[in-house]
Amino acid sequence: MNTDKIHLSIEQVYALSLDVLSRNGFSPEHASAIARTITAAQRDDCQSHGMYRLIGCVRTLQSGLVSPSALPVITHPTAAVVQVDAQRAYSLLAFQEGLPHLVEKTRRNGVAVLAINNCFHFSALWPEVEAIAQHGLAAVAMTPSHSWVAPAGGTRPVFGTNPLAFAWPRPGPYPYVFDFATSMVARGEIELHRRTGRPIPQGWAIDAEGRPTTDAAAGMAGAMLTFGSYKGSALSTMIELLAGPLIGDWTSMQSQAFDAGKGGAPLHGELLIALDPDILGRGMAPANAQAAEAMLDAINGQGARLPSERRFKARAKSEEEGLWVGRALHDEILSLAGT
Ligand code: NDP
Ligand code: PYC
Repeated sequence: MNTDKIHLSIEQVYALSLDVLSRNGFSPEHASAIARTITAAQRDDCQSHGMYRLIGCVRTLQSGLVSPSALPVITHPTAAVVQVDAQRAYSLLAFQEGLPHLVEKTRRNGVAVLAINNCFHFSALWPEVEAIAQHGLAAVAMTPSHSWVAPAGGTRPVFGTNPLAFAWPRPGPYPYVFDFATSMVARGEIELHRRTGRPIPQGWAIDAEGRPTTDAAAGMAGAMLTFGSYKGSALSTMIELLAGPLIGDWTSMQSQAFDAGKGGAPLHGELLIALDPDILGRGMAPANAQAAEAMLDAINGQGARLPSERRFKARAKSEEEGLWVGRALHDEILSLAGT
């Protein structure tokens, strides 16, 4: 028997997450939107954005930063743009409310944009691009965070860990999806190393003096590094601009300044773009879909794996067998629920 871990069903993960969030004061709408996303991440073995994030959600609430109950306000600046002001609550309810409008506008225009503003953000982006792909649409999503990441060639943080996610609809249950930080890894991954006393690989971060470090705490106190050197740095700049000033929202530096050392989740915007292959595909949607499948098969066909394959396998396993959560994390979460 494994005493370091606790076995839970997916339903138990959701029930515990909902309980922690509700007992700490989140409204039913926000608690269920947050619990659903945290449960999906735990189910898919995305540890850096799974149940461990309940700790940050509660910390951000207790620090008085995030609204536990504000309802999103939806506006329609043009036929192809839907803008949702999250009113300083978490982003997930705003996404949920904005999604049907984004889908409907994309179907009418071929392309549409969902801009979420004024939201606290802690979550992975793949649940959102996957939800858009379920409607037969391609999707791109991006968001800044707090300024933790140095530009290539520099030593001082400017960028957030700035994730970029993409989904392409496919026949069968799963779309093609990737979703990654433009830093070497998500901050959450370094935090998980720190919490469990594991060193981080060289190349993830530098310390406060700008020296390479394998110490997770020193790396968090210094600066994280972008993936792919100047290429990741440029992508990260694009995300700052498109999901920040373009949509009238904050950069990661502004989010960090607002936080003023409280250690809360970042506050900023998120940009989602949806594209309709039926409208853009010059009337050849079935042939286009076949060409896409041939390209994806050529990746798999030589033994390379597609992004999200690991995650989809983990999902199928969790649905079949349930999942394991570290006992120390589980105990900490129970204490957040006051039990
Ligand atoms: P990874 O470096 O693990 O990259 C994740 C992506 O790369 C996944 O799509 C993953 O698929 C794929 N991948 C990993 N290894 C391979 C491989 N060998 N071959 C093909 N594809 C591969 O994760 P990150 O630390 O960069 O990001 C983790 C999460 O953190 C993301 O979901 C992101 O949204 C989230 N995040 C959120 C932020 C926010 O501000 N809200 C900020 C930063 C990150 P698979 O999952 O199947 O392994
Ligand atoms: O893991 O880098 C991260 C992160 C930032 C905000 C949410 N997740």
